[in-house]
Amino acid sequence: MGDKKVIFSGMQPSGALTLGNYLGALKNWVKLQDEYDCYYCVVDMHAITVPKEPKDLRRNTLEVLANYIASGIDPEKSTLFIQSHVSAHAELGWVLNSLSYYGELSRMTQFKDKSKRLDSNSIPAGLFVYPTLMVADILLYQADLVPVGEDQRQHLELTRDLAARFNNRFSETFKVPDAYISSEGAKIMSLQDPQSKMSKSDSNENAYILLVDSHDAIRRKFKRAVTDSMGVVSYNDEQPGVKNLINIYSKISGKTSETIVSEYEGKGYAQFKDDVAEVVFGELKPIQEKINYLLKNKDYLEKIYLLGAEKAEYVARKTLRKVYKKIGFIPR
Ligand code: ATP
Ligand code: LTN
Repeated sequence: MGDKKVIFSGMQPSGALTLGNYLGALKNWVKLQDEYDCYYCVVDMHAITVPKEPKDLRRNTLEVLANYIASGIDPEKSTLFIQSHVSAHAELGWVLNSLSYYGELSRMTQFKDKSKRLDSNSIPAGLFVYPTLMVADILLYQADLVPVGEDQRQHLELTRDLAARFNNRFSETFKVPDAYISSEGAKIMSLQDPQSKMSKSDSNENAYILLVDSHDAIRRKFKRAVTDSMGVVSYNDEQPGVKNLINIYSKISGKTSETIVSEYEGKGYAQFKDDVAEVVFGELKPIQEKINYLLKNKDYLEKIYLLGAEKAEYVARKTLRKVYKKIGFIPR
């Protein structure tokens, strides 16, 4: 704490976490813990912007927390908490709803993608204002950096715009944060449609690898991964399926794409896919063991999120008090 720069990030408990979440975000979060004052949140309020069974939400929320810890987020170093436990998120979100414009929110590609999948008469308003709640998450902690996958870049731009807009209108209040997007593996694609990102809410379970998938499921899903008819392991945009598999292999093994391509010269896709599956399972196996252990120890998880909420609340309230004062709310 103290002089360290602040990091904030979060994931939705909209399902079990995928290899995309892990390689695109979580693995980077772990590396940042020593150098920064990190806040890692399970954003349950974001998860209800599309219809969700209460019992699934409850289960997923604890699972995501367990996934964070099992992947290497250390509760002694980082503040781990659940978004709905700190009411300042909803409160600042409301203020920001009044500061943001219908037009700019309409341009958010995540909103366009997700609303397209729903019946046009029943698109929740929460899905539309999803980004302002995300902006609130980040600004409450005066975050310097926000480590996310490539798909969140536009939301980070909005965060910067709204922070600057508030500061201009009411005087300097918020730190204007930077996105922190690592280049390789910034976007892991669906195994069934390499043009769209791997997403935990995909209706086709062959499209994603879950951190908790069994060895067999991982082998099977990679075997079925959509590639092309060229039959050559090569790294280019004409072969997006193969490129995605190389990215996954590379992110985990640390080998460059050139090395991987040369290793598979003259070999077909079958061998390559099997090897990718093994590398992935090798990475996930110890994480799975920890997840299982943690989910059997709910008391421990409870201790972590209660303490985290307390620490987060303190910082968030401080920012919210300033905001309320500046916009003209009468202090109680
Ligand atoms: P959903 O499918 O429910 O919309 P999601 O899996 O896309 O969710 P979030 O929980 O919204 O993920 O995002 C958590 C983090 O994981 C974000 O930083 C996001 O950028 C990152 N992320 C998600 N999917 C991928 C992916 N396929 N590749 C890289 N990063 C990803
Ligand atoms: N919107 C993000 C999840 C998210 C988040 C945040 C990420 C909610 N609040 C704050 C970083 C910082 C997503 O859909 N991936």
